[in-house]
Amino acid sequence: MAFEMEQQLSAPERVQAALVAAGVDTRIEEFPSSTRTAQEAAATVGTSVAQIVKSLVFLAGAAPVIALVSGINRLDTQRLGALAGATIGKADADAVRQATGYSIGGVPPIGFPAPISTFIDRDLLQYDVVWAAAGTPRHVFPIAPQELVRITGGTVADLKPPPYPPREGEGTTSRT
Ligand code: 5CA
Repeated sequence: MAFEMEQQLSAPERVQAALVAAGVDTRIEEFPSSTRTAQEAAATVGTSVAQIVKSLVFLAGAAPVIALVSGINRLDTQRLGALAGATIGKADADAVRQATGYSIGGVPPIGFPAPISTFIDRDLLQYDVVWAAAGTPRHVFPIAPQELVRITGGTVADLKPPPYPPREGEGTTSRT
């Protein structure tokens, strides 16, 4: 889609266009009440907080990175830094908007002006469906977590602070 045309689309329309372009079979839902935080989104949608995808933007050196994190998990920024191979700094509201094209509370996992390096909380993969923001604090969409991995090209990883539970097929020895 031409850049000029994208400029005329609303935030949810830009997310919708990105979802369609990525071949995702889903529908953005608009709610009358807030989906600004994971807790509010879960209550509004009627799902668990764990199934809400937080889109957390940071700066790895000068480059933006996005961590897609289960609503119940805290992000381990040191871990994100190790994965990104750079020192992690906070992105303020302006930096979030500049990198993603969206404001905090509505940052989606796709639909950015330029690709953003993405890391995905492994804990999201245990659910059939998770819900992510779609451009505003009142728009979200459901998606299978495997689809989220596919369309973002993101790296699945443990993003919460350790300890991590043993993964299927692995022993009980701790991973370092
Ligand atoms: N719509 C919901 C769920 S889909 C949502 O966007 N949740 S969120 O967690 O991805 O977005 C809110 C997050 O933005 C907060 O968890 C917090 O990490 C971040 N945030 C909130 N205020 C600021 C701020 N002033 N500067 C930088 N980041 C902020």
